Amino acid sequence: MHGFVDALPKAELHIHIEGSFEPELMFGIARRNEISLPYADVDALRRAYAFTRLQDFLDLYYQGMSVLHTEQDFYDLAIAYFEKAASQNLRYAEVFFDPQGHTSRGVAFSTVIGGLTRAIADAELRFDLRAKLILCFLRHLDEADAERTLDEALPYREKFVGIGLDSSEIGFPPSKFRNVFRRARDEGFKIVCHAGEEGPPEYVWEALDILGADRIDHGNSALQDMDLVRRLAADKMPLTVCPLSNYRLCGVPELKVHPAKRMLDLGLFVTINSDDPAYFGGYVGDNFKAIAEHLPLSADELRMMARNGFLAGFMDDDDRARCL
Ligand code: ES4
Ligand code: ZN
Repeated sequence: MHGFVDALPKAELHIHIEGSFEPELMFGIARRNEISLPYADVDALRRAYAFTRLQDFLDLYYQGMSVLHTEQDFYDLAIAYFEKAASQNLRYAEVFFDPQGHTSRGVAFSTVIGGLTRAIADAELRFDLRAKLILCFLRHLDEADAERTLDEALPYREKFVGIGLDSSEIGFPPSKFRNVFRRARDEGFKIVCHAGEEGPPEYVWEALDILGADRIDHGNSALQDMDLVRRLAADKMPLTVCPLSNYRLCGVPELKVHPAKRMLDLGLFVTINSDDPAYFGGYVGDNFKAIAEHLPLSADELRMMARNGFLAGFMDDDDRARCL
């Protein structure tokens, strides 16, 4: 099975670049920037990665990214992700980044996007891996902050393909961001939205009907609402499912009961992704292996989910053919 998964060409559409920050690199960059982390060493930091819900993780995620300051820091972060993911046969990635996590600390938007786009160009040459960026708004901040972030990003509009919504979900429904997403859509961006990770099916409905989402990130709670399941299936709406993330954030008690197989059986468009691979214990290939091991999935189903990642990517058919 491991050989079979390794050999599958993969795409991933749900990876937060700040969530690929491995502790070794984090300590290295912290030292270079003369910042001290509140952990004795890499092992102590890894031991802190014991989460019971999304917010436990987010607290460490924002702390970790706070050592990133220079264009080179963002380059080093992203090229390390591309190298590791390419070693698991990743051919295509749509990579989320959280500019507000950086601009709020005084790091310029141009520094962030400069380092990330330089890493994307090098990844294509070095690893034959193509990637695009998706800018995410932090939903625990207000809509005005997202509006300012979109204003700041528009001069760099050629450098990203979509706009997403992430961070703490419960209490921050998609509808809170209806105006900024209308503007993003009118500007021609694809729209994605974290919904139904911890939040209720109503948030998935809002992502579809109010934000006009082209994909749903996670979508797990949709299974509680059969009208929503029928809608998602009828629209062939891609779901970017993240098995190890769901397990490590206690969305599922064990991988044996992960909903990926049930989603397929219900006719949903499932893709498999790593979310925050440095924090959740695995890159995209590891996520495929985890579900292949714990769920009754056929080779055809694994192949289909890998192929779905390419089909649901925001690229034209020529691009798609080059990746596959
Ligand atoms: C995230 Cl797992 C998850 N959920 C919501 N927002 C996020 N940002 C980074 N990882
Ligand atoms: Zn995510």
